Amino acid sequence: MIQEATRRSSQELMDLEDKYGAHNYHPLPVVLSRGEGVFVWDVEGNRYYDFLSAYSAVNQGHCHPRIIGALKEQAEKLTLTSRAFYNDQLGVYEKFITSYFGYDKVLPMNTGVEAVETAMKLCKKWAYKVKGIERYKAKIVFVTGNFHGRTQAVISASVDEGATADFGPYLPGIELIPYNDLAALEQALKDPHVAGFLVEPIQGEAGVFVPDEGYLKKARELCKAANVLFIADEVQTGVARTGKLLATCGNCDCQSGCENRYEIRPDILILGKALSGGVFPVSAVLADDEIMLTMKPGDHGSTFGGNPLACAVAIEALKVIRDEKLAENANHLGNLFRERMRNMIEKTDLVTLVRGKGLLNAIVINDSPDSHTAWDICVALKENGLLAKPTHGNIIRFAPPLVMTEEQLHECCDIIEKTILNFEV
Ligand code: IF1
Repeated sequence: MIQEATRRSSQELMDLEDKYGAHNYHPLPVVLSRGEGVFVWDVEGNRYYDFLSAYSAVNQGHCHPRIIGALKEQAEKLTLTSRAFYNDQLGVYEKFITSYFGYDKVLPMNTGVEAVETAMKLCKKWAYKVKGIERYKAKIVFVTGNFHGRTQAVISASVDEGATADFGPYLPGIELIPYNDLAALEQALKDPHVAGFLVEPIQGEAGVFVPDEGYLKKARELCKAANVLFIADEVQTGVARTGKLLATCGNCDCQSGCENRYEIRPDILILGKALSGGVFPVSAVLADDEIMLTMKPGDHGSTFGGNPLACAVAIEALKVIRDEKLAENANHLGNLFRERMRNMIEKTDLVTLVRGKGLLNAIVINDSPDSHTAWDICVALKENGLLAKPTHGNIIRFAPPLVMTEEQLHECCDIIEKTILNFEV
């Protein structure tokens, strides 16, 4: 099959997707066939800097040799047993990841949204069994502008027309408040039926919105005072992307769970994407015993959750983050990137601002969100050897793999600046 694909051009391969695939995406017109580190190549052999990182799933870079090695070694031994039986990788992985992030236990899942759904179920179970909320009256508070995935329960918390239209009826028991608004949270927490507050530390899809300094810490304190679980969706912001191991980490730069970060330590931590370095769907829900032990045998699970292949890959992917100090690198390069973008913004009216943390950043294009200017700029960036994609309307997200060097980052900023300064709306 791989041989057959190499005989076809980009256009032929795009035509195949158009004819035989569901039209649930609108990809940039580029067909990728190889990835290595910060680079990807299309089927014609053109090389690009990847400034999306598969939405922060390849933080360790494409096809990291150590992660691929772990994948290959385990794939030749045992890939899947289901949880009907034990396997020799899961317990080792569970000990590793709970120590790495500083929690008592982990519930292993596959995709990010499965982990979010798991966290929602765990929160409700805790509400009925521990907090003592009347059965089936538990509520979970979300914030507007959120993105937590595409399942029915999760889109029931979304206000994005594109993610919700025509998919009703929606799940009840969901309260929505504005993001970055502590007064609204304080008010919502007065409802005795509220069991959890589920939030992205930085809103990725909404356009890389970084909350005010102190928002997360105060939100965590308000939840604690109201005996409500603070649930952090770090599927996109976690695993070193924002310049620390987790966006909810405190001001320490350690590579694993430690006392420093307890100031905004979530009651339930949700991870995905880069947990596997982008080579396999691996997600995880971490919590301490009081919460996690409310789940009993048969309450929840999945065919692939905790499979030996995922465990072997995730251990190596997390070791790479620590060994290569990728959080520090993301922090350093992120500061450089935003400085370069601010200097560029001085020279053009086309871009109004840059925002972000670590290597999760975005620029806002000075045009209507309904315009296709951001899209056209991304097409021009592609022609200049850099791949990025707009999030909503006029916002372009920039999120390269965390293994980028300073020299490569400056080369990418040169490409972005050249493209922007020469772009004609
Ligand atoms: C798509 C967005 C990003 C996530 C957070 C949970 C999930 C995601 C914070 C679910 C997934 C992906 C989904 C993918 C594109 C991408 C995305 F643009 F959709 F919103 F990154 F911002 N929590 N985000 O960002 O994880 O089930 O996908 O593994 O749906 O097109 P998943």
